[in-house]
Amino acid sequence: MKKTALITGATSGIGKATAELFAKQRFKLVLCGRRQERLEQLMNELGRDTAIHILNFDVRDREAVFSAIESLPEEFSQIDILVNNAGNAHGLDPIDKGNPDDWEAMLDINVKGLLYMSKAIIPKMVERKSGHIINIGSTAGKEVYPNGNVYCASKHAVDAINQGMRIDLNAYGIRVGAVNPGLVETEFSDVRFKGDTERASNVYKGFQPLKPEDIADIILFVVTRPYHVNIADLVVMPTAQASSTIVKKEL
Ligand code: NDP
Ligand code: 8X3
Repeated sequence: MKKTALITGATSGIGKATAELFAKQRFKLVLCGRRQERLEQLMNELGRDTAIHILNFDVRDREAVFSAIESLPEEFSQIDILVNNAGNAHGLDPIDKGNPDDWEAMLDINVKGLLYMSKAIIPKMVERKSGHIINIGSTAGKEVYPNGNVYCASKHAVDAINQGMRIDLNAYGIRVGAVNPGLVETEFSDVRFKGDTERASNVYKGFQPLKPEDIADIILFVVTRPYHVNIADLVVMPTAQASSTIVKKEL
């Protein structure tokens, strides 16, 4: 029987590319996000290949997370694979100039949202003694770069939570691992720079960034390993990138 995967942040970027690739593999899919129109579009398009259920909620809203998961119809209620992907950077400012609203958004979405999702889904994995959680971290969770402060902190938290989950769920045979990308061209920089599309597109100029499909490929590889193989922590960057601050650009 094909597995059921729940993907947060499925309306854009890495989450959307993963949903598209998983649909081709005929995984049953629970797709989450806040933009209803995009969720419905995904349901219409990917529904040709597989069974899709969409859930519209904000991962920051703890009650909404739990009621969304409780509302899953029987045929989607056994989540085999959780892709904790929803998240963004908000702002790129030195710590003394940072906006506390941005800090709260990043900590509430990237860290607390990921925890709420996990808390809502893990108990049934524990009962079944099986499941796979993929946490989308970042190179920003492995090193800190100028003005990245709180976003980097949120992704360092994802790194720690990924390790903690793997330790605590070890007894139940649940696989836990992180995929940590470098620069991927998605809506990420549009969100970070609050719709300043010129500033956003400059981030990816002069080199070949990763595409969301590159990360989707890796996530599919991770989830299709034999059950005794757990890819615990994977870092992937564009060839042009050596670290958060070293990117070979030809402008
Ligand atoms: P996008 O902006 O393209 O996608 C972000 C997704 O997260 C959207 O589907 C959005 O859906 C969802 N999301 C954001 N906030 C919330 C919220 N409060 N509640 C529910 N869903 C939310 O960016 P990416 O695809 O690049 O980002 C996906 C993940 O990858 C993030 O965790 C990001 O930190 C990480 N990452 C990205 C990298 C990059 O360079 N792009 C590199 C390393 C990691 P909606 O708005 O519909 O709710
Ligand atoms: C996204 C990659 O370098 O913009 O997590 O922080 S970076």
